[in-house]
Amino acid sequence: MRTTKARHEEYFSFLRSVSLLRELPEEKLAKIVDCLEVDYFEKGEYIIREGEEGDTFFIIAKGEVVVTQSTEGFTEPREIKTLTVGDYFGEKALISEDVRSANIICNENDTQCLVVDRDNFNQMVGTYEELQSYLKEYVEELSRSDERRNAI
Ligand code: WNU
Repeated sequence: MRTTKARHEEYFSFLRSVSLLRELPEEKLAKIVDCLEVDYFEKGEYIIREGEEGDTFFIIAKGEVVVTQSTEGFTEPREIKTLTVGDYFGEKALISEDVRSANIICNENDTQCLVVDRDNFNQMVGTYEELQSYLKEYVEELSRSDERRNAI
């Protein structure tokens, strides 16, 4: 049996390896681990759909996802990038207070994501100014690339 403590330690050290969270104080990181949920996905499953409302932030713990987006002049959503272990997504809807701006589709069976809800995300980011400004800038950059791509 895997104990709660072992689980905690496993996710703690994993989150420490996520570049975004590297500088977070220990007690903050531990708190995030306490309120994490783990979600499992199979290849082809939509984790996030464009246009839907969303209240969650995801960190990939295992597997791979594809980011796609509807753009002018294309009948199907275009593939923008793939994300893998240690990458994260879903911050834009939370930061911009907007609907989801792209699709996130599972690209590998048994993909595992750590899920942080809005309240915990705000606690994680809100009280840590560097993280907040880093993400804000990144989200603005995403909006600019959406425009260049003629996202709908
Ligand atoms: C992109 N345009 C848009 C990605 C993940 C994290 C960071 C890039 Cl810091 P959401 C859909 C999610 C969105 C982003 C992710 O898709 N995304 C993009 C783009 O070019 N979204 N609009 N590239 S991967 C990525 C930077 O996380 O958040 O809540 O849901 O809108």
